[in-house]
Amino acid sequence: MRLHYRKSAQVWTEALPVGNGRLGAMVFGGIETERLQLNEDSLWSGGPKIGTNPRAKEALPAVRRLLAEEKYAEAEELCRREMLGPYVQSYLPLGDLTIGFEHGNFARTRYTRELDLANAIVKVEYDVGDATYTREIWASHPAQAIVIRLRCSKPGALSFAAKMGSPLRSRTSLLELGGEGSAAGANACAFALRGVAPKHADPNYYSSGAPFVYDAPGEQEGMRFAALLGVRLEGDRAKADIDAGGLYVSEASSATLILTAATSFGGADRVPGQTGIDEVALAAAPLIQALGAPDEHLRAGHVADYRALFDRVKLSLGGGERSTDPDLPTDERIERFGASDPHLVELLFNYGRYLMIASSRPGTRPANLQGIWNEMTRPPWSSNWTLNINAEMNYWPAETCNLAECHEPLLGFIGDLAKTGERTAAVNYGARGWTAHHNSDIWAQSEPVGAFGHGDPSWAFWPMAGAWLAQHPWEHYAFHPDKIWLREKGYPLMKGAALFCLDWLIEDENGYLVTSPATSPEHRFVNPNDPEGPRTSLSIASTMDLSLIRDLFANCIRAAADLGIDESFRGELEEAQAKLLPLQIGKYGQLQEWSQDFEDEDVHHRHVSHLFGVYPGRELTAEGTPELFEAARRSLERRGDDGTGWSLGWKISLWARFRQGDRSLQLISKLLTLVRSNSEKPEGGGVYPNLFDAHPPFQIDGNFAATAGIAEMLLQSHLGYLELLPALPAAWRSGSISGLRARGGFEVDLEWADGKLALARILSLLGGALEVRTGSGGRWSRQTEAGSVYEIRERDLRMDD
Ligand code: FUC
Repeated sequence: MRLHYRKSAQVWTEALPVGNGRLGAMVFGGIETERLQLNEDSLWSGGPKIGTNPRAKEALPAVRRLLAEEKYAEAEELCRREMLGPYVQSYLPLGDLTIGFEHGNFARTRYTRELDLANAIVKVEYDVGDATYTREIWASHPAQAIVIRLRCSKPGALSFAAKMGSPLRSRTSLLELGGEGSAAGANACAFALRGVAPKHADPNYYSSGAPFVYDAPGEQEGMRFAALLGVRLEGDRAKADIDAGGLYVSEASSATLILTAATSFGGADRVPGQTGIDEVALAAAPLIQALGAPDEHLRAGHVADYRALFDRVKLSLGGGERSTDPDLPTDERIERFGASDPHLVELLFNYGRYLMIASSRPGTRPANLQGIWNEMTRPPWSSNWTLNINAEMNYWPAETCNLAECHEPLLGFIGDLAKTGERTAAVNYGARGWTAHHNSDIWAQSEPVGAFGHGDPSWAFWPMAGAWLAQHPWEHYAFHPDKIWLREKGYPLMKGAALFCLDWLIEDENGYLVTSPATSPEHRFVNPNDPEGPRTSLSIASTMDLSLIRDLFANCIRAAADLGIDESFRGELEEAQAKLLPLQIGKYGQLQEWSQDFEDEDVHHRHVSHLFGVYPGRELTAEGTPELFEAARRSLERRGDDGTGWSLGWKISLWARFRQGDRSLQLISKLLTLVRSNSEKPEGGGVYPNLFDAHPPFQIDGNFAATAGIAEMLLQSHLGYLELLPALPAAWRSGSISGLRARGGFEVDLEWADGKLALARILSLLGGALEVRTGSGGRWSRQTEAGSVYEIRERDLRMDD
């Protein structure tokens, strides 16, 4: 339950993250200077914009015609020129808090630094001369503040200067908080950092010549932000001063710094500089509250709030080769043991749950490519929401790992996209419903990116994000069937995405429904008519398009049936479903990635989009579609086990669905490979010393995929029954997990020994039919009552013949 180190962080990927969903900090833990790199999750460049492109609709028939004539390069060129839109905006860092300590000229001896996952607290401790200095840092959700508690064992030996700065346009000042009756005290003051974000930022891989554009004098378009720092002291002679340069403390025994922050963001459709939101007042309110509350109260409130989510699930893995030295630093342990140490696998699993709670809470923005932790003004891929895999992947563990509340920010964001995406569907394609493309920003951009002609259609042109995202409201409902939520919130999003797909589909010459143009995101193929020519990406009906649409239509049909509504629409979907081009098996026995059996540009490509139907979809199963399922397995085999961090993460769950636990563990083992520097090398994922997933560079999706994958190895419920221990690796001979969630509304605890189920304890949350199966062919079923717990042992199972 701890990440721990003997040295302070030298680079960002060694620092330790804290977060309350909205406020984030990377804690470096230096002895002389502490650095907290700060983020606020709504701080973005830009503002609402319309990136629709009416030329797309005009070009569409010609692109389709070229594809039908197999003129792939020409189709791609026309699509690039005519069908793209603007690049999305960037997630931005807020700034840094640095605390410079005056320790005196004594020997620096003992040093430890840790992130305690059980309580979500970073702790740094060291000795200077005969004094012990202790820092505790946490990001409190109930207090909406980052708390930095500094203590020294020697009375009066704590002196420091705290400063804040930002790479964005900003200034610092003294801010008076108090006044008679203020909870913070009559004379309370704060050190304030105030700034403004650029009204436009280019992505890091593109330059328009003006990568950052700030407001001209008199303009108020860019987003404003404020961070406030206040202090509470203990010690007879303790003294604090604040001026425009910083906050200074001398001769204290203990000091508690409280940091709060806010922006003027007021929703995806409002110009952020003109919302009328007073970000300073927004940040001051929780600061005043927290300054008036005792440390113990703040700490207890934070721990209770966090544990209410984190303690729901517990994993314990037996067997394996484990480190016997509890003080071995986490990075060295990863290097020496990797996944062969089951405690490290537990840590990786728990870390994903920690990161989800720290980056995604009701009312916050969804976790982006870096969760909420980003120090760069031009971060990789704008630290945005990439929708052709990454944003969805971030939320794979939310339902299974009993953090359904943490799913809410994504579900809310899908609501924003459904609004902007209706305009895009209508203007760009003349279609009903809503669509979104391969990436988006806080303004819910739903048009394809690519600077109207610069981007590459292999990634930019992908109108299927709505279809994929609409799986999330369905899953949210499947795990906790609440018809009111489905009717009011979930189903309208799904229906809008399905309407778009109905209009986007066209009939091919055999009467099948296909998509065109279609890509298999980011992958290219060899043009059979020009094998030496350029590799291209656009064709008719990629397997991923068809699988996403099939999944969406199936979910919509079930949702509408559960709600007893939309009978004729259901009929329309069923009819279209039956006419969708079937998936095909190619010459290598693989599941074809495209409707033609093209040769891959890169057989080891990181994306495995055509396997969506295996996971996170459920169209391809051993029971229902044995031949296609086997072909999908061959495809995965051909892709190989290497890849970027998130690609490894996806394959953990895919192998779990193929019920090959040892293979899943092999992928976990690849992910638990230490990557020291934040290089931008595109292939070869692993984890950094702070256990952040390395794409590389850092991308949080691999962390979430690992957690989801481990859960998927132990419990699956996508087939209408609960499968217990479907992909248990031989190395995890004994163990237990508790608190996982299954579709239908069940909470599941499992214990196993010698690779076999010892006990399942299943709580039925809502009542209803429960069917359980085990990998060894055992079955058990029952009508359950809401609130009852059912215990199942090996002897209770009926064996299948
Ligand atoms: C997609 C992936 C890349 C990266 C980026 C953020 O484009 O192909 O590997 O994850 O998103």
